Amino acid sequence: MKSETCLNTDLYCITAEKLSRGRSNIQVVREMLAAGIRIIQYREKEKSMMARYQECEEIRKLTREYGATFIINDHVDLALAVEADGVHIGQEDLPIEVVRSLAGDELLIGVSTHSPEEAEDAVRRGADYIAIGPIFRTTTKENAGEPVGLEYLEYVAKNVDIPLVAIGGITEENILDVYRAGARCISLVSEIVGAEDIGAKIASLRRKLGMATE
Ligand code: 3NM
Repeated sequence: MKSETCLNTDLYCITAEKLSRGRSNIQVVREMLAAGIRIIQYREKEKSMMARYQECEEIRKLTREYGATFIINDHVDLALAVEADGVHIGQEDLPIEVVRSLAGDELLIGVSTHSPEEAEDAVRRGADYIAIGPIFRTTTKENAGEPVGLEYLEYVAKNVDIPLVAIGGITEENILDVYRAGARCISLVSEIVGAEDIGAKIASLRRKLGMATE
C-alpha cells in the first residue's frame, strides 16, 4: 500500500473495549465497517497476547471483506502474524528503524508524535504517517500528557509531507475546529466506541464534516 494514500479517508477508528458499552471489539469493528469506515486500529492494552491474536485474526478477516486497512497498536509481531497492513507505535516503543527492519517495506508504520521535533524525527526515520495528539484533553489514553492544541496540528499540516491523523479529546462538538486546523483524517475513540448507535454517530460526524466543505 502506498503511504501517500493510507490515510486518505475521513475517520480513523480505534478499538477501546472498556469504553464500548459492553460490546466486544469484534462487534464494534463490525459496526464501524458496516458504516463505511476505511481504516481500523486494534488497540488493546490489557488482554493476553493469545486473546489479542484471536481477535486480530477475526478483525483481519472482516477488514479484508470490506477492503479496509487494518493497523495494530504497539506489536509488530502481532501485525506480522495476522498479516495486518500496519503497526502503530509510540515514542517509547522500539525505534522506527528497528520496527522497519522487522516489518519490511510492506507494513505501514504509524508513529504518535507530540511536537514538531518528534514529527520531523519520525519522518526522517521512515514513518509512513504520524499521529498528532492529544489535540484536546483525554482520559482514554493513560498518560496521554498535556494537550498539544491546534497550533501543533496546523504546523504539521503545513510543514510535514507525510499523512497525519489528529487524535485526542475530539468529539462531534469540536471536530470542525480540528478539520479547519488542517486535519483531513481524524480519530475519535470514546466518541465512536461509546456511542449508543455507532453507525448513527459516524453518519452524524460525516454530516458535520460535510459542513466544512459546503
Ligand atoms: N493516542 P479519545 S490520544 C490512542 O495523543 C490515543 O497520541 C493519543 O481517545 C495521542 O478520542 C489517544 O477518546 C486516545 O480522546 C484518544
